[in-house]
Amino acid sequence: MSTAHHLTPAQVRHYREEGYLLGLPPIVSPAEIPQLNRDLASLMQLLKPGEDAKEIREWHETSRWLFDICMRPRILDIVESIIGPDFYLWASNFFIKEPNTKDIVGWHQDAYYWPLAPHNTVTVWLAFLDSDAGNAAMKVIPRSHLAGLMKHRRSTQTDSVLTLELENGQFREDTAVSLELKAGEISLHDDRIVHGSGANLSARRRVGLTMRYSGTNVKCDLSVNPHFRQYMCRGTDTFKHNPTGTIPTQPFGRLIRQHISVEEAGPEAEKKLRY
Ligand SMILES: O=C(O)CCC(=O)C(=O)O
Repeated sequence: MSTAHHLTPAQVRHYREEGYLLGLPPIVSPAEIPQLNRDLASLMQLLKPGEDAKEIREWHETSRWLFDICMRPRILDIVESIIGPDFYLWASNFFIKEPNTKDIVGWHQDAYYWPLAPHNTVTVWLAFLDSDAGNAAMKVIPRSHLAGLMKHRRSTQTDSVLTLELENGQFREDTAVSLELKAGEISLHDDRIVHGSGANLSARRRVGLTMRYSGTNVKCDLSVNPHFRQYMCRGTDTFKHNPTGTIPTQPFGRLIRQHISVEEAGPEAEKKLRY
C-alpha cells in the first residue's frame, strides 16, 4: 500500500480540532478535469425529465466510473489517516449549483440525517470545477463538531435542497469558513460539523461530489435504512455490521431505489437519534 498521500500529524490535528481540512494536493490533475466533467454529463443523461443532480445518490453502486473515483488511492490514503486502517465507502452525492440559481443548502450536521453509530465517518468533497465564495462554495463552522448533535427542524426555506436544518442562534454563523477549492482538489469534513452553502448568483457552475467513508466499527440501523451497502476500501472488517454491495461493471448506470436517511424514514427514526 502506498503511503505517499497520508496526512501529516499537523493535518490530522487540524481536522480533529477544527472538524475540516483544506490545503491537500489535487486528487484529479488539471489535464483530467475536462474529461471528468464530460463523464459527469454522461451520468446526468441518465436522469429522467424533471429530475436534477440531487437524484444521483449512491450511484457508485451502479456506475463503475463513479465507484473508481471513490476508490482512488490518493483519496483512500487521506481517509485512512483520519479513520484508521479498516474502512468502507457507503455514500456518494452530487451537489451541483447551476449559474444564477437560488438553491441553497441549509445549515445542518450530516450525522443528524444518518442512522449510523458510532461517529467515525469522514466526507470527502471533490471539486469538479473551481469552487469559491463567488459561486457558493460550501461553508463550515469550525469546531462545531465538538458540541454534539443539535435538534434540527423542518426546513422552511423553499430553496433549500435539504429538508432539515438548524436554526439561527444554535451556532455562530459569523465564524463560518468558506471551503475554497480549485477543480480537482478536495476538502474533508467531520460528520458532526455544522455546514451549508448559499445560492450561486454567479455566472459560473459549481459542482461538488461528496463521498462518505466510515470505519468498520460503524453500524447502520437497517430498520431505518434497509438499503445501506458498504464497500470495503482498506483493511479487514472484523465487525461485519453491515451488508456488502456488489461492485458495478457498467461505466454509467442509474440506481433504481432511493437511499433512506432519517428525514425520509420519518419521526420514528428521528426519535432513535442520540443527541
Ligand atoms: O456542497 C454543499 O453545498 C453541501 C454539501 C453537504 O451538505 C455535504 O457534503 O454534506
